[in-house]
Amino acid sequence: MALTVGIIGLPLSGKTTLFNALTRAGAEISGYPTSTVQANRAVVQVPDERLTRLAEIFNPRKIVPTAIEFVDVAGIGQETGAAKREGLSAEFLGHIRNADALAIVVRCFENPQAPHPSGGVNATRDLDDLTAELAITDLATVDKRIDATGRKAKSGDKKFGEELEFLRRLREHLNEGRPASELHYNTLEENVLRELFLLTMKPRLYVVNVGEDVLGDAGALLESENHASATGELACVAAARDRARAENAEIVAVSAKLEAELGELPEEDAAEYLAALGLPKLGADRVIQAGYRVLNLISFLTAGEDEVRAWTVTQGAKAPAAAGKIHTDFERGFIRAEVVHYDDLLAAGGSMKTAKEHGHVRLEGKDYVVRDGDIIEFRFNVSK
Ligand SMILES: Nc1nc2c(ncn2[C@@H]2O[C@H](COP(=O)(O)OP(=O)(O)OP(=O)(O)O)[C@@H](O)[C@H]2O)c(=O)[nH]1
Ligand SMILES: [Mg+2]
Repeated sequence: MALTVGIIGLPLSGKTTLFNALTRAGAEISGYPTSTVQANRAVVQVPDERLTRLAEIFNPRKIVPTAIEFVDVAGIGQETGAAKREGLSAEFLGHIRNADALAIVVRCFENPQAPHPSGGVNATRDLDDLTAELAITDLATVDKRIDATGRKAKSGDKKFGEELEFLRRLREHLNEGRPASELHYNTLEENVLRELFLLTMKPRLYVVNVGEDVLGDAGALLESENHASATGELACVAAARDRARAENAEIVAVSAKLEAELGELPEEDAAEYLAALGLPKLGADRVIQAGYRVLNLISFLTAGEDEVRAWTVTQGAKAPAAAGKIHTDFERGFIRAEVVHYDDLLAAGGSMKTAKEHGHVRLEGKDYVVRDGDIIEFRFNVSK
């Protein structure tokens, strides 16, 4: 099953437009905030140039990329009064509670037809609002757990007493509008956390949505250190960048509207248009790839006459677990993995024979930690 990235953000930040660009699914967008709690879902392929290159070498019958799922929900922060104090509705939460990571869309584009609900663009304000809303939602989750744990602690079991103490500390932190991810946790606490599925614990990826005329500058700004001269949309980008850096989070700049429009063109025309703008790749591809990294995933590859294929494992996975992705028998009967890294195969002109002569084809055992871009052939014995 594909891992899921939830697309969230304030109303009218361009979430659905981005979703459309990512998936070419053509979900409905509007110039006024979506009020109903609906969700768009789509599984998208993770673009991987290595597959294209390998296909040139192996001439397979088919190419199979890996995939991740995106979920797009209504804007956050439209609630008022009592609803605001309780955080996000249960229905809304249902859509993102189980997401493995969050893509947070930050509105930095100006658009008089669909004005920013809080006035002008301001990434710092928007991100504070958004995080506070997520924290309030988590607070409600923690409160429920405090009730349950409180009852159990009455039995005098020390474990529940400790848990209760931890939950109260966590509660205090969330109550200040701060994300749970900022705290440090011991093993007991980590176990409790895993059961809570807190929104502010999920890995984050920031997607700054800018007008197409500043897209190139925004990309450069994300790479650079200073922003003294940035104004308007670019000042917004700089603020989002600083936030992402402080959190050690990934950040990508896109123009969702441009992307969605390009998504409707034939691929060649879209590529030509991008080149004319001086942009190497579709932003949608960059978002998908960043989402993949945020999920802590890497790809290993298999290549042969039948298919050239990318497979997903979490970072740190060992060879038998990787084998198990292909078939449980491969894991059970794992003997060895014959591994050549994609870069080494390419350096050998795509020839396995040359790669072997250079000593780049290795036989690895069950403790081998798979690297992104490893091309692997598994040796296994099913009768074991
Ligand atoms: N100029 C410009 N307009 C954009 C961009 N992205 C989105 N918009 C416009 O902003 C409006 C809202 O876009 P949506 O994609 O529906 O935003 P959303 O975040 O899904 O909105 P809700 O679901 O209602 O919260 C639409 O009128 C879009 O055309 C962009 O990059 N540039
Ligand atoms: Mg929407």
